[in-house]
Amino acid sequence: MTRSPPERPVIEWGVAGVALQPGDESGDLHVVAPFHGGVLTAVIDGLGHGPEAAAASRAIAEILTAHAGEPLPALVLRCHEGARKTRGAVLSVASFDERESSLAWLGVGNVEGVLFRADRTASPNREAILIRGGVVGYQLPTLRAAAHRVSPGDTLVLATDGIRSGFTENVDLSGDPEEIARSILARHARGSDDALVFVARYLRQMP
Ligand SMILES: [Mn+2]
Repeated sequence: MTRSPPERPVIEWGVAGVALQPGDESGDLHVVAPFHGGVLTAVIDGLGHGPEAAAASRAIAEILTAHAGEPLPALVLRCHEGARKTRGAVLSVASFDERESSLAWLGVGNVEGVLFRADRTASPNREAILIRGGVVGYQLPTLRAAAHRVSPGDTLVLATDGIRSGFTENVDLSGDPEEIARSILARHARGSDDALVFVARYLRQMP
């Protein structure tokens, strides 16, 4: 019997979020969906807040999870078709490919994404997702994913607009992903909307 060596996961991740109304379901959701050769991550912000926002986000999260390995433009188009009967959502999707040591990402509407390099002397030492305006389920922009090479320790942060932009300054990346997410939420939540921060650290060594 052959046994493959225990595989190291592609990423380690953590999330922190808060609903605008205590006790309400948040309209902000994260997705982590492994597929053969990588893992898809996403943060979705259903329009508005409350149960209808949550229903839109859930519909999209299910589609992302079921089709995690698809190229991102096709995947987001699929979400758009599947969310037409909902109120719609904005989202950013980010897909780690362990074979290529790469990250592909794509944003529709306002979910911020930043990739912090483990090598702080790298130039640039961070990348920002290119967001195009639109609402999944209502109106899509041109869908084009951008890609970056990733190295072990590179850290992705996705945050909904319930987090003040500017959260990317002075981020302490030394903790584990959940600590980082909690700290960003504690310091930068607006308090006027659902808020969610998702953090994923790339682990896989180059083959
Ligand atoms: Mn929001």
